Amino acid sequence: DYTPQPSDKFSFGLWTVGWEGVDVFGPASRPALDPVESTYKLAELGAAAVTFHDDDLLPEEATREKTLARFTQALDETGIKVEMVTTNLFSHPVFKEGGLTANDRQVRRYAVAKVLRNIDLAASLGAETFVLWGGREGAEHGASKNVPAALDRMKESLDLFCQYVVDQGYTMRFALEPKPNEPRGDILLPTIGHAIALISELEHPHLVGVNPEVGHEEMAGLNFAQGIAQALWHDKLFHVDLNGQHGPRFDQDLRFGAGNLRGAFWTVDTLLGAGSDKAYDGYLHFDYKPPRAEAVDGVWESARACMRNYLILRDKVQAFRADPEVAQALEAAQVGDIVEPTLTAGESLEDLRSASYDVVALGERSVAMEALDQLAMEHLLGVR
Ligand code: 3MF
Ligand code: MG
Ligand code: MG
Ligand code: MG
Repeated sequence: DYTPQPSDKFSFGLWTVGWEGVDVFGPASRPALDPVESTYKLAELGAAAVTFHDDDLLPEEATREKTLARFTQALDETGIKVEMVTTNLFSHPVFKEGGLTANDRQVRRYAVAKVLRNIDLAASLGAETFVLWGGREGAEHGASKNVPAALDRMKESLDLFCQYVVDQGYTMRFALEPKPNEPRGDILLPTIGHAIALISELEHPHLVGVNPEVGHEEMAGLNFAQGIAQALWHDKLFHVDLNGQHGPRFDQDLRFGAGNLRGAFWTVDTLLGAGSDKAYDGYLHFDYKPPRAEAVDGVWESARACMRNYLILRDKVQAFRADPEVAQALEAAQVGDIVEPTLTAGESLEDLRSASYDVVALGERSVAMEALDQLAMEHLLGVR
C-alpha cells in the first residue's frame, strides 16, 4: 500500500520541510518548525534518516548543547539515523562572494574552519556522508574570478578535509553537489561531469564522490538518469538529492515525481540498476521545498508524497522490467548486445577492418525502440 518503511532508506534534509517560504519576492509564508519536532514527525511518516546543515539544527552557540541533547534524544527514541551532514557556506553575507573559493583569504580560512567543526559533529552523530554544495562558489562577471586558481583552492580545501578524516580515523566520505547556477550567476562544478573530473585531481579521490540533484541537472537541460548512470559507472554515486523540476528554469525543488515524471521513472530504474549491472544502495534523500503557497499541513503532505511517489514508481519500474513483452522488446531493440565487446578477444584489428559490412542493410534495420518506450509509457500510465 506504498507505506514507507525504514528499510526503504528514505531520508530528508531538515531544511526541506523547514523551509518557511522566504523567496526573492517575499518573506516567510509559514512559521519556523522546530527541527527536533520535524525529526519525530519524519520518523512517524516512515523515513529512516534525516540530514542537516550545521545552521539548520544549531543556528547559534548559546543553544547549541541544549538542542544537540534534544536532537540525540529524538534519534534514540525514534531509531532515525543521521546519514549525512552538510555545511551552510551560502547564507551568511560573509559568503556572498564564495566560501572555499572566495577571493578573500580570510573568508576561505573561516569557511574551512566551519567545515572542519561540522565534520567533527557529523562523525559524532555517525554520518556516513558529508555533502559539499558550493552555491556561492562562482561568479557573475568574467574578470572577477580566476577560475583555474579557484579550482586550485577547491582542491586544496578538499585535500585538507580528506586528510583530516583520515588523520582522525573517521569513516565518512565526501560528496560534491553540482549545480549550474542559482544563487551565483554561474557556479563552479556545474554538472556531475565537471565534479567527477575535479575528483580525479584530488589527493584522496576514493574518499570523494558526487551528490547529484534531479533539479540541478535538469536546470542545465541534462538527463538526470544518464548522469547518475555515469556516476555509478565511476563508482562515484555516494549520495543523491531527489526532487522534481520542469526543465530549464529556476530551481523549483518540487516533490519527487512532480515535474518531469518520465525522468523520475528512469531515475528510479537507474537507481535500482534495473537495466544495467550497477545499482545504488545508499539512502534515498529528498531535497525539495514544499511550495510557498502551502500551509503546514501541505508540508507534511508533500513529504509523504515524495516517499509515496518513489514507492509507486519502484513498483512501476519492477513491473516494466518483469513484463515478458518488455523482454521481447528489449531483445528486438538489441539492448543486451551492447555488453559484448566490439573486438572479440584475440581478434586482430586487421580482422575487424577486413570484414565485410552490409551498410545498406544495417542502415535500413529496425531498431524497435519506439515500441520499447511505448511499453514503458503504458506501464507508467497504468494501463498495463
Ligand atoms: C541548493 C541545494 C542545497 C544542497 C544542500 C546540501 C540547500 O539548491 O540543493 O540545499 O543540497 O546544501 O549540501
Ligand atoms: Mg537544490
Ligand atoms: Mg533544487
Ligand atoms: Mg540539493
